[in-house]
Amino acid sequence: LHRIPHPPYRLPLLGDVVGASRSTPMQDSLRYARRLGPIFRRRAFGKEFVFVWGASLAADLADEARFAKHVGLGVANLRPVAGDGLFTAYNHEPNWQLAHDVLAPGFSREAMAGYHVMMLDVATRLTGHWDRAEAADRTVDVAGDMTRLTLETIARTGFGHDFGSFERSRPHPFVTAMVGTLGYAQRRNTVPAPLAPWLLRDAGRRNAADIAYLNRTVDGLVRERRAGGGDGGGDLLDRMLETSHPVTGERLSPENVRRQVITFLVAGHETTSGALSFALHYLAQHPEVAARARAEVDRVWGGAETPGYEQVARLRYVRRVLDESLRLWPTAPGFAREAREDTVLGGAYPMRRGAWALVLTGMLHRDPQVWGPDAERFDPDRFEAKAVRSRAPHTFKPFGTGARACIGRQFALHEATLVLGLLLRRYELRPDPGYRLRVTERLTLMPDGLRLRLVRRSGPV
Ligand code: MNH
Repeated sequence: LHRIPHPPYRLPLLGDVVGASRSTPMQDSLRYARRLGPIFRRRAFGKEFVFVWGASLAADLADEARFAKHVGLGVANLRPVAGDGLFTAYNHEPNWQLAHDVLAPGFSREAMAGYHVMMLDVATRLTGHWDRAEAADRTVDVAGDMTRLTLETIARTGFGHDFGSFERSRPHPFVTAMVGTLGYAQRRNTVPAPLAPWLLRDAGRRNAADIAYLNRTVDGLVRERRAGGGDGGGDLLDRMLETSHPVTGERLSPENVRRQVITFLVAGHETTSGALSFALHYLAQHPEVAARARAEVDRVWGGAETPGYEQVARLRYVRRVLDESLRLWPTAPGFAREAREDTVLGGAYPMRRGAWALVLTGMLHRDPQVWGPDAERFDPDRFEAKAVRSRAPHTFKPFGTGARACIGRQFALHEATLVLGLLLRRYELRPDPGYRLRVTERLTLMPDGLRLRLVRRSGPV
């Protein structure tokens, strides 16, 4: 540990909290990272945390033979909400493998093609909403509307449920409760665990109420499905309720189904909403990029009123815009890795079995040795096929790594590319001239206060 640099001023009990902010721990760590280098540690309340962002060290942590996902920090703080659901399960919990095997076919190519029409349908509700704003010359609340869109998409495709987000002027209470629990999980990291019951007493009560609300919503959804004869056409909820493991024949328990539904409703929309919002911000800020992307949409989709499944995958440049946005602002800003056995990280830092480090994805994605001296610049051409081939592996990790990487990656990419295509085809995006990107953190990242003005394009669609 002594080989790993740390900030210069350390307080006896509090550790490295000087200059640290409670509401932006990730952006804070990025500042430390720039000062302290590719691996560093911070101490808080007597515990030492190791952060890694240098590309070669991060690539070493991606070695599945020696390292695995670590459920710690923010992820562990979500256990009261998501229990042994896929995202928060410990590697050794049998429900991880069971749920993974049962649910993975829900993310196959065929399954995705099946969701396409529902995704289009939800996107049409967004454009209806935006058309009305445009006609009234009102700006739109980008993050709010992307959250409406992605919540409806996962609820419809996964669970046959309609939250009516576009018919509400305020976020659905499910979203408010979710934001509450995510924020609470993040704040738990900023106070010493033994003091949390006192320091976060009121917040803890609110959190308990939020969790109760999430549970009630989910239980209602499951009841609805069971009462309706249980046919969701093979969607995620059907799989959770009806499908048994192909080899062992086991099924998910009712308690585990509840955990999985919450997991998918939350993991399935919050990060995609952020990714779409950042992409729209960059498209509005870079009219030349938007023009190129729009030209691609016009060329690939032609006069088709609605694009087919295959026509979304063919939007290569739009996809690069999305990748480049996720490079600069990976909306799940980090992931933790632990040593399976005693080992030496990067040939230099001994780690005991169970020791862990947090990969700072946002800094890994800015490592000048990989991305060059202009790593801060938004440039989708970094994801041209040739450039991607010439880059070292494990340098772009917005979806995590290994067996516990994101199961919803293709789902998110299809949804986001489809929506960006539809929006580019329909509107010109005008930024608010005074807007400077601010990023809010609640475990995930989201642009704060981003509003855009829309101008309908003339043309057939
Ligand atoms: Mn997703 C795991 C990022 C969209 C469901 N997701 C992860 C991890 C990252 C991640 C990073 C790994 C975390 C870790 O190692 O601790 N996910 C994203 C991003 C987007 C995203 C950046 C959108 C953009 N995720 C989605 C969508 C769904 C989903 C959409 C569901 C429909 N993600 C999951 C689940 C896991 C996960 C479930 C846990 C998988 C596992 O551990 O087996």
